[in-house]
Amino acid sequence: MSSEMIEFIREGAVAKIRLNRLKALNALCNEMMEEVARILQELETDTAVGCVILTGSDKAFAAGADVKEMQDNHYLDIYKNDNFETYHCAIERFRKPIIAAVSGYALGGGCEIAMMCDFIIAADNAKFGQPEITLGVMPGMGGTQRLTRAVGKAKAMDMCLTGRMMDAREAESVGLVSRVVPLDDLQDTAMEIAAKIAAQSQPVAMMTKEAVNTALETTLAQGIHFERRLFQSMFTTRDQKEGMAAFVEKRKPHFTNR
Ligand code: DAK
Repeated sequence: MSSEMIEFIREGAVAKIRLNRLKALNALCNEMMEEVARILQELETDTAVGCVILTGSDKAFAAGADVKEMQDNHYLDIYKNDNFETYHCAIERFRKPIIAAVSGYALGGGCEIAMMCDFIIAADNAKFGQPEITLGVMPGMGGTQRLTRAVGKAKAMDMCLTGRMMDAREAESVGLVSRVVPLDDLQDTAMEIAAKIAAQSQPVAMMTKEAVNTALETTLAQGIHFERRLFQSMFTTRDQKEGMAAFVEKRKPHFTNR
């Protein structure tokens, strides 16, 4: 599934999508994001894949939407084609676990697609930012909303109104990223984490992701009700029987995703 702009790697039950427009610092042009959306659509139904990693190069995860491609657009162009909804948001709609492994710049749309993933692992050289205001616009793919939920109003306002970058340590301290590792360890660490997730029951991992995401959309009472119903439903699965039997028998579980 690799192409000129995307490197696709499969390792066991993990699929890795690497943005590969190095000269443009992985600026998110339509062609590349169309490709990402197509791959994710295929992975959604590929039962052999349990977790996906989205990553970029050492220097840039992605430096934002492609400003050169976008600069002459008019309102009706972007309103009518709505490519951002169609392609970029394929990441937020993806139902299996997806991890962003970020090194270098994650700016504008780059920061936004990292935040669409389930969590972010950052290399120690990572830099996050929403610099759109310096281009005369504002974030348009969830930056003002997801960043605020992730880091709170004060930091989000600071980032979106000044366009400044946040380094990996600051991003970890405010909860934007789950872990920071040395650049040289980023890909191996991401693969290790993804393999661990992919070894769990796939439907259980998908429902767990759905439940955590629901926490951001509902009241506490509604969220807890939803969680309880999902938890109860898991007792219809073979994987629940296998997981608990394996614990009692002191062996590793072998989940069959049923
Ligand atoms: N777009 C296009 N090209 C880019 C780019 C970008 N975002 N970022 C970098 N490049 C290109 C540069 O133009 C340069 O190309 P050449 O000049 O060599 O042809 C090459 O990548 C290397 O960049 P630099 O020479 O600038 O490299 P430096 O190391 O000096 O600087 C930098 C790295 C990341 C600090 C700098 O490149 C930079 O500031 N880049 C722009 C960052 C930025 O402003 N990002 C936000 C983009 S706006 C929408 C929803 C959302 C969005 C749009 C629409 N709708 C719902 C419709 C999102 C908007 C954005 O993301």
